[in-house]
Amino acid sequence: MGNPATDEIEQLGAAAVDRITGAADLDALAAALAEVTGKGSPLAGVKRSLGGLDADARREAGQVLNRVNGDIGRAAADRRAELEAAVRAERLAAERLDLTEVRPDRSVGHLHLVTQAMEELEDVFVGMGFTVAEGPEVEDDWHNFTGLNIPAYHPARDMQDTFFVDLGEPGDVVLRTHTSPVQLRVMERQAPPIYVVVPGRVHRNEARDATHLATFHQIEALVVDEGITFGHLAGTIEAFTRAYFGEGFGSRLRPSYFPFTEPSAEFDIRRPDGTWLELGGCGMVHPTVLANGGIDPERYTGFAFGFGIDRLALARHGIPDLREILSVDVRLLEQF
Ligand code: FA5
Repeated sequence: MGNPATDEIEQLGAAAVDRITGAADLDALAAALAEVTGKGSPLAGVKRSLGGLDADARREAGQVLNRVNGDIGRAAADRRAELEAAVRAERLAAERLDLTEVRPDRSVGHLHLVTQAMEELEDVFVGMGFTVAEGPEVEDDWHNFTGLNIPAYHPARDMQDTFFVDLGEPGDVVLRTHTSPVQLRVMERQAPPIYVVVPGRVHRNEARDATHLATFHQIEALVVDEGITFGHLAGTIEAFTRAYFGEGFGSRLRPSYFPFTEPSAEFDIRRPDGTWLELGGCGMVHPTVLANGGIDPERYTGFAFGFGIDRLALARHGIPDLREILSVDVRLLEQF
């Protein structure tokens, strides 16, 4: 007959492996492991009693104990891997997105609020006889500033804190801070009469808050023709306001300053409840800017205006914080 201690160890080991293999989840596995290998476990008791055996029997029992402990360790590792895989599979199943899902109420999605506003604005201006023009978002200093009568030393540059692109001479290439550079680009490629609107993305190095974003959108209008007056500017803004916002809305101009227009004004929209919404800037195109665009300021005059689309789109939907524009929360996006 063999060493009774080794028989007991083999039996305890087999029972321990069964116990571990049968653990239903990771918590049960941890509990089973503590039970079969912990200080109070039967195997620990046998180990303590080995001291009473003679040398040969102790060595033999020690070897069996090591092997059994190895078996238990491997069984535990295998079971843990199985249980963890099951947990992962369960979580994946729960979090899986069904990209083929068809929502009966809204199966095709829709354009972003700002894109919608941009397209509506284009439609209104096209209806008034304008064409749509575009220009680059990465601009040179000439078109964004200097050619618009904003020389390097001019404090008006501080009004538009700029992102510079690491290209060419330092400070030469910028992310456009407004859509006004496209005034020059249109004048360079087209002789008057000019009646264009320019929607587009612009960038300023500004801290985001409820009324400011670092990347936002503007739409610019430029008219250059013979005999254009400030009256045409005011009338166009009023006509646009009624066409876009509807009856009951009106506009007003307040004296202001922009280096590229003279005279200049801010324009506000009057809501039916009598409150005012500040929209943007405008004015008669400065003669220097006309000349920079290759147009004879003695023969032609023009007006320009530009305003922020993001604030406009939000105001229309009664959303108080501009940062919502960046939200990817479908609960918000689906409302528009
Ligand atoms: C300009 O950008 C001029 N280019 C407008 C102009 C065009 C004047 C043509 C004369 C002739 P201003 O910096 O004020 O002006 O910006 C115009 C509008 O852009 C603001 O009224 C506002 O609606 C919007 N805007 C400006 N900064 C931000 C910002 N950080 N976040 C969101 N909207 C902004």
